[in-house]
Amino acid sequence: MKTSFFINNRAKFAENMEDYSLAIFFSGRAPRETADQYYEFSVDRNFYYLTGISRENMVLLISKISGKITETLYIPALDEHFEKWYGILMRKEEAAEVSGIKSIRNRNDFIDELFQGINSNRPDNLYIYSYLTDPDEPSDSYRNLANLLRKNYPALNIKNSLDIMVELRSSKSEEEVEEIKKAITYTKEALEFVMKNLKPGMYEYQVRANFEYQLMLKNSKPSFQTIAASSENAVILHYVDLQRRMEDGDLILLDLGALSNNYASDITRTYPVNGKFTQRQKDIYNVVLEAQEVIISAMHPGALEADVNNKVKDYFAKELKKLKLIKDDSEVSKYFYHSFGHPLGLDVHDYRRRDKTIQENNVYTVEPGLYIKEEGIGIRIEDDVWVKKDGIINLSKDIIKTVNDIENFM
Ligand SMILES: [Mn+2]
Repeated sequence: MKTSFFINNRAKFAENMEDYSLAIFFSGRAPRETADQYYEFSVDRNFYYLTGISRENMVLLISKISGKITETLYIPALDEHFEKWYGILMRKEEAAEVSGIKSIRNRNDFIDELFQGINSNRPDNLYIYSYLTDPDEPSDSYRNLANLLRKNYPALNIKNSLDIMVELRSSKSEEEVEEIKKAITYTKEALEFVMKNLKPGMYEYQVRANFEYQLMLKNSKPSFQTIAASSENAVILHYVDLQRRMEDGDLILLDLGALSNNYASDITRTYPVNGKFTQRQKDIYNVVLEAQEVIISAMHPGALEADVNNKVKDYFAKELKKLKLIKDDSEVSKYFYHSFGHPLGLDVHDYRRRDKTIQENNVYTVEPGLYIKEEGIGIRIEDDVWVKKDGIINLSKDIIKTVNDIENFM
């Protein structure tokens, strides 16, 4: 993505900061997995959004003092030993070029320089970032920093940058949507490989392997843990066990996605393992497929998420009665027990706005599903859509999903 995008994001963030404030963003570090191994590093998405850099152990400091904005990026100092073992560290010149930030400093000097800055500029506020409020959540860099500052500067207000980030990140630019589209194309091509190779007798984990192998060939990777849920496993929304051997006549629900420059796709398709739906599977499948249209026609800038949910619930209630699965509308939650979708972007479950409305330029998933455990049927169909003033653009419409198209392809 272009440097101008990240420069502009910082400018918009600074515009929304109160005067006499500092804001801090950490790029994060990979958590430890075992004694001497770490999980694969995944950059903090706010840090990426504001810098364009996906590297560990960096800090962005934005200061707004008497209306004057200053940006400083702290990056790890050069380290010969580290580079012999793990790889080449980012140079100051490169960090400046990618981010457009002129002042690049050593990571080790961050705390000292932060304290000096507070002492000389006497800001009122310091913005950290906090999303989850689970008291059992392990402490992170933000909490540690907030605690340190509270101890040293008890009168400094600690503020949350979350609301500014929600506002900025939920409205997607053309450039961001291009990345999501690329992530959708990787998903489409990998799904086609999966369909061609799907057959009874395979294990669910082998379906995952086929999907992720295709992403890796494109230098992409999954945007979340691949869900490959056959038969009644598909009634578990986030099923990741993947141990079942699939049989003739099963359906398999695949909820998966890819990354492109940290932007995610999130797609679900449900296929007959042997390439042909039974009549019953077809009937239920078409009800779910039609539910996507019900959702899309209820979505528009300003719409309340709750209203969209109610419309699809009403639709399902009507259809489930026709299918003789329920007698009363109140029973719909036995077979449909999640919401119509969620915002999508740098996070797979991207920020929901605090007012729970859908706004222009938001990207959402549209993912109705019906889960009929007693029949071993779980069907979800999920597309990614972009909300525009004059209508909804389905970004993943090219990933085939009608009964005929699926059967013909397989
Ligand atoms: Mn989803």
